[in-house]
Amino acid sequence: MLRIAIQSKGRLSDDSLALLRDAGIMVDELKRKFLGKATNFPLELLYLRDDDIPGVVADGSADIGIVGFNEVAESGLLADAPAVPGKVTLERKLGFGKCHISLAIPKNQEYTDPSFFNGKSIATSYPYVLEGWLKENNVDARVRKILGSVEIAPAASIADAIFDIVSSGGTLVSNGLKEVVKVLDSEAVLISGPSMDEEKRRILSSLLFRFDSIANSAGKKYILMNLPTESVEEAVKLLPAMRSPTVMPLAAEGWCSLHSVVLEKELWDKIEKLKAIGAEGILVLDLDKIIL
Ligand code: PRT
Ligand code: ZN
Repeated sequence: MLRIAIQSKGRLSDDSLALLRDAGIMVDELKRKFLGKATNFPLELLYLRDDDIPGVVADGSADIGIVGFNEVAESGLLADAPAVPGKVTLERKLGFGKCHISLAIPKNQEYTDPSFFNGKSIATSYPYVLEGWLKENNVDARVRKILGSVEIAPAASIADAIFDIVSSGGTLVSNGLKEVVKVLDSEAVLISGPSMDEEKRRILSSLLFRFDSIANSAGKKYILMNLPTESVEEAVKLLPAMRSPTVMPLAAEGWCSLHSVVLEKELWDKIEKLKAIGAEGILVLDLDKIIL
């Protein structure tokens, strides 16, 4: 049995459960109690506040966790090698919950370079990450830890600037602030702890295999079409697919059916080129998983 910690209520909760569901793991979502269990996979779910997740994974109370990279960075518990006692390892970036932590100042002030912050006070819920940036940039500023509503600090004369999560930037604008330095990019990540036995490692690798199959299908479409046999060579050059496209003869003489995978961003360009070499009846389908 492997134990995963996920956020109980918040921005990452639904996407974390959706990822497990996509990976074929059935969880009773209506029962988001402290500890839950998957019905068809050896996984126990621990529902926690996001701030607590890196710590419980590091001390082995949970084996793995899904949490924002910002929280992992702030915990100071990230190791660059696996199985460091009391530390966590980054297993995968998960592609949702994207944001960054940035320095922001009142919009009417002019920002020059990091020395702007010398002698200033900065409000934040991420003092550890901020201290790291200040040190790296040789800046002597006062860090004021605030747990919520950081964005009101300058207007309320609590601090001169803020260091906070930015996603669309709307919160900064509505508080008369502007982003001046993006310090850390973040997204939801899967972390693992140091003390997993062989059975847990085996369950984790089966989970990672499923997550990777989902990630492999992101941004890709399945495409199939009828094509004059004489155009197959040209079409194969256009659609390299994973190994090479599948080509099957049709009952009609001189025609075949061609199946392939194409990047979504290249889809319309490829369709135009395929039509130009005689492709007909082109179908484009969503892809769920790609097992390499
Ligand atoms: O209760 P718990 O402690 O578990 O949750 P929480 O309130 O601490 O965190 P929550 O649920 O708000 O966010 C969880 C995680 O989502 C964060 O740790 C980030 O990794 C990620 N995330 C992604 C965000 C945002 N986008 C985000 N926009 N977390 C917070 N925000 C807030 C931000 O603090 C600011 O107030 O949204 C505001 C800015 O948004 P924009 O779009 O106006 O720029
Ligand atoms: Zn939190």
